[in-house]
Amino acid sequence: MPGLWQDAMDHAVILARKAGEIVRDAVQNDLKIMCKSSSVDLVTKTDQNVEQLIITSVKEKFPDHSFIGEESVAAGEPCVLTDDPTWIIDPVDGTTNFVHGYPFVGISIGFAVNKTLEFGVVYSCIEDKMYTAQKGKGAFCNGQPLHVSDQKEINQSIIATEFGSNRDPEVVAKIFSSMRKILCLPVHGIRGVGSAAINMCLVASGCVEAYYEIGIHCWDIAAGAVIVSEAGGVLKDVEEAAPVSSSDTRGY
Ligand code: LIP
Repeated sequence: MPGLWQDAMDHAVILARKAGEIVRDAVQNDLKIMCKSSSVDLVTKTDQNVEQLIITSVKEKFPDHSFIGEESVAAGEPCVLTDDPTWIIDPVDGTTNFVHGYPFVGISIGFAVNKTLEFGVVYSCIEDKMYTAQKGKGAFCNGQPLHVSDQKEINQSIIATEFGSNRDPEVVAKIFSSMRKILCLPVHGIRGVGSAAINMCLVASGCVEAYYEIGIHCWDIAAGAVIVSEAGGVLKDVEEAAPVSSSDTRGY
C-alpha cells in the first residue's frame, strides 16, 4: 500500500536522480569552489544550483511545503523546523569528496511533517545507489531491503566517523581522543567515506555497526535517520549516548 506522502517521496527520488546526473557531469568539469565558515568548509556552484533545482521543482508541485536547505541556510535563510511539511536538503553531501573526485557523494533529501520524519532519500550518485525509506515501510537500496548488522560486540565491529570541518585545536583534540578510545577497545576498524548521509546508509546496509560525528547538521542526517531506523537501527544524541564501553553497538 502506498504511504501517506508517497507522491512527495516519488518526486524526491526523481529529483535526487536528476541532481545526481548534474553532480556526475560536474565532476568532469571545472568546479567553482568557494569557502564558507573556513578554508576547509567548501561549497561549489553545483551545490547551490542543485539545491535551487530541488526547491524550485518542489515549490511548483507542492506550493505549501517548507524547506531547510544547507545552502539556503548558508545564504541567510532561517533554519527552523515547523509543523509544515518540510524538505530537509543537503544537495551535495560530501562536497570535499566532490571537489577532489573522491567517489562518495550523496544527494540527501529528508521530509518531515509535524516535526516527524516521514521519508528519506539518499542517492550515492557516483556509485549509482538509491537509498530510500518511508516511515513504517522499511529501507531499501536500489529496491533491495536493508537491515543493520546483528553484531552485538563492539570489539567485532567497524565504527564509521568523520573529522568534520572544524579545525579548532580543542575540537580536533576531542575528536582524536574519542577515536583513540574507540580504536583501543579495540574495534575491528574505523572508517568514514566523507559523507554523513552515505555513512548512515552503510550502517543501514549492515557493513558498519555504527556511525557517529561531533558537530553534524540536520541536513546531513535527516534522510539517513529514516533509512537507519527503517533498517532496524537506532539514533542517539552523542551527548546522551551511553559510554563507549557499552557492548551493544547495533546500527547507531
Ligand atoms: C559534510 C559531511 C561530512 C561531515 C561534515 C559535513 P557537506 O557535509 O557529510 O561527512 O564530516 O560535517 O557536514 O558539507 O559535504 O554537505
